[in-house]
Amino acid sequence: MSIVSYELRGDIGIVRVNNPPVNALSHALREGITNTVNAARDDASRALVIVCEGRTFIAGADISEFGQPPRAPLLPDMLLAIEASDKPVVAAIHGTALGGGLETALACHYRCALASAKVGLPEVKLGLLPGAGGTQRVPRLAGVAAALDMITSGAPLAAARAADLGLLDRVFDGGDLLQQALDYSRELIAAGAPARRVRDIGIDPASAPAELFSQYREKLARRARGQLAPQHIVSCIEAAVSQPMDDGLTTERQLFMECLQSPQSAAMRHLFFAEREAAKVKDIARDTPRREIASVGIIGGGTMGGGIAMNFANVGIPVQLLEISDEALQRGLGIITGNYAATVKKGKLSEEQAARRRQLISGTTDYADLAQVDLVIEAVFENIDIKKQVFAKLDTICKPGAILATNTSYQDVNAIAAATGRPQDVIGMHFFSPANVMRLLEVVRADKTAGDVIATVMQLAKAIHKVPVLSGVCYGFIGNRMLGHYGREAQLCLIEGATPEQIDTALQNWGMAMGPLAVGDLAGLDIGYKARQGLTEEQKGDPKTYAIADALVEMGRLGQKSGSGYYRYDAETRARIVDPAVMTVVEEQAQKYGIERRAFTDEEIVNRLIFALVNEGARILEEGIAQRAGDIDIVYVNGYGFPAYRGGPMHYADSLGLKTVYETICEFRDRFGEKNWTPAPLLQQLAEAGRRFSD
Ligand code: T1G
Repeated sequence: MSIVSYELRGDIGIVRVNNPPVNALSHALREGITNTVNAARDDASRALVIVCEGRTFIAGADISEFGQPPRAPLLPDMLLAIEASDKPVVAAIHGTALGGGLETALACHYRCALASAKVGLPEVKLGLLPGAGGTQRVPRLAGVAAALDMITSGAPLAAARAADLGLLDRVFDGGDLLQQALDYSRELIAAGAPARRVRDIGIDPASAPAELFSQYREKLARRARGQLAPQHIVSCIEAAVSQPMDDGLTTERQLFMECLQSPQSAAMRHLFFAEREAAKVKDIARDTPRREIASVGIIGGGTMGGGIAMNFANVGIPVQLLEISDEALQRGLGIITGNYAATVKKGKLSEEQAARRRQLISGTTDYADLAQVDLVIEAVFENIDIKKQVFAKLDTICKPGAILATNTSYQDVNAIAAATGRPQDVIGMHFFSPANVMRLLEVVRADKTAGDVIATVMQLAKAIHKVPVLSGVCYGFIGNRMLGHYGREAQLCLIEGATPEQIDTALQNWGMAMGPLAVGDLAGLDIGYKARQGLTEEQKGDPKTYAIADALVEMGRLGQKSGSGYYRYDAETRARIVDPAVMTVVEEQAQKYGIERRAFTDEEIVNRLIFALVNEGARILEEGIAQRAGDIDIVYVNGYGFPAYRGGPMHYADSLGLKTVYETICEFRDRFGEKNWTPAPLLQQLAEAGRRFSD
């Protein structure tokens, strides 16, 4: 079937779009629609309906074409051809009309949709803004306030909500979309409905006082700190109010091009495709049969176990939560009940929805109750011996073919698998706390994990709305292994002369969600302290990298949980307060290790912490622990608060040029020694060859 086909049915012209998988507006599609609409101007049709084959209406411009030379007709040209039609053009929407797809519908004269459809302008998630009239037409239909929220968030709207806002004219409760769109078109013809152009709708300037925009910009400066596109979106919507349509379109196009050419958009478009690539396992066929996962058992009802359980209940999969005692079980189930109540309180779930999900989670203290589950996820204390005991027990209980997964953050999944007689069914599923919120899931492939087990878990991850990244077995897998080097440099900068506030502010201003020491206080300094108790001096490494943290823990400063750590915390607001007592500890430890403290620049702090990530990421890549550099980026952006508009550690290094990164790391090696700063061989090879991680 051609990418665009046309059928005159009675007095209505049907323009059918068919560009799988999501009807993205490639050059061929833009050309096909433009030519078809123009040709229909002279035929017997009295109205046109634009409808799409496949699973969705047009899902946007073809992102893979960005960065290539633009080819006419550009999307705005196509939309002007539709809008200029003197016959009413009706958009018939199903699936997700997003970005240029919704803009196409807005250039039509009428819009109808199935109730199951969603519409949105998610360009901001790509570091862009709607570049084909979205910022000019949405305010005219839905008002300025709704346009600001919709376009700066990029969130999709359900059809009913879109209709309430005036973006859709008709919503059909299921049934045959095309037939209902044809019926609607005949109604319009019978009523003599004109080719109603959105551009002809005025905006009352009183509805958009100047302070509305200035206040919105201040809000975005916090919510979307450091990002270009959200601020440009506000400027476009301001233009919709203050300028005639064509001038507003010109302003929009100019600001769109600025976003398109920005490193921020290149970074976010990289992440869009990297996330989809990460879900693909290179040596496992995409059509590998998956095992059915209709029921799940979770071992351990602590914070992690409870959060993990919710992920499955949220998508309708029943869960058995096992704890060692009824008291622990009730506590665990109580955490889950509290989480759902909090979600209802925030208005994100109705009471009924929360109740339905909560009812899917039951508790037990008897392993025998897990005999028939399809997947068990172990989330017990981070101790390899306890985990081995649990898996040995599961091996005697669970049915053949059940997948046995461990949520371990660091431990050797091969050793855990060896505790069973079925290593082929054992895999790692490393969730990130809070497990029911964080999107990242590291799927850890042990040496004997079967291909269909990996394929099943990678697909299951998407089904529970996680972003899966496959990792090999090493200490800390991908994210935590790299975090160790990042944390090392944070500690060394601290003892060598920086202050906690300077380190955290430098990284936060650079774009990290939180600075490393504030993150330590949030997680609890006692976690690292306890983990070090079981290690030899050799295993613990350079004492300068943990001496301050240990001293704080021994003073009872465990972080937020104890009211103080690297900072003091206001008991009411939990606001972070710089505490001079910490610098006393820092200076004592510096003296103990004979360090002459010195001044630091923010640049040195940022480069040491971020390049430590890059260098270890290069090693993870060359060892084959990660499949691709983009996989590492997905881990760090989705699990560790790395700014999406910088694309992840490896993309960021590529954007600087690996030669620059390599030379800086060589300087660090010369200043701080080879132990911490020997350049990864892969980084050196690529830098010397003038290549990138993403090549
Ligand atoms: N361009 C190119 N390829 C796309 C694409 C797009 N817009 N959307 C999806 N794909 C590919 C994707 O890479 C994957 O490929 C396959 O389709 C299935 O996608 C001027 C400038 C529509 C909700 O941001 O949100 O319009 O891996 O796995 O989970 O103002 O895709 O199979 O080879 O995500 O069912 C604005 C982006 C563009 C929407 C479907 N539009 N897409 O989700 O499938 S900018 C967007 C999505 C724009 C204008 C501006 C989702 C989806 P492969 P998938 P899904």
